[in-house]
Amino acid sequence: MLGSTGSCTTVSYFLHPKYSLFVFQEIVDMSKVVLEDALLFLIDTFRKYADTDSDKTTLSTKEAVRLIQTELPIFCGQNVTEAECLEIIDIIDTRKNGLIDFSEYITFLHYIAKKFHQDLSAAEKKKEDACMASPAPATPAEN
Ligand SMILES: [Ca+2]
Repeated sequence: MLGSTGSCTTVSYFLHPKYSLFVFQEIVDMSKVVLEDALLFLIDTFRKYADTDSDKTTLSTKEAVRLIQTELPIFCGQNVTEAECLEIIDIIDTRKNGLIDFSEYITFLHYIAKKFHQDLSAAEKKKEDACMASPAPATPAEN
């Protein structure tokens, strides 16, 4: 429950720039929850790839290509080319400034998660429909 736990206070401090690096590591160390781990991993992944040039608050085109090719092989293709990455980046880069900020990165991940969820749901529905359409196996009494 947000607002009444110690973790909420920690997150508030996390958002304060003065404490961000210190508290970020503290949160990573404290996290025992899978969803929180996943969120922290999303943040950490952005930071890891954004921090390879002079601007660690955004992904340059080169950094974004590397992130897509390395971290998203299932969603974007095992052998996704640089040209294909640039097409993806052009879509992600809604501000059209050649840089992917954290909001654009999260929006991109939201799109990928939503698409994957839809594909899983469609596959489950197709499987259920196939089960309903197939005749029930005959019982020994019916033979
Ligand atoms: Ca950068």
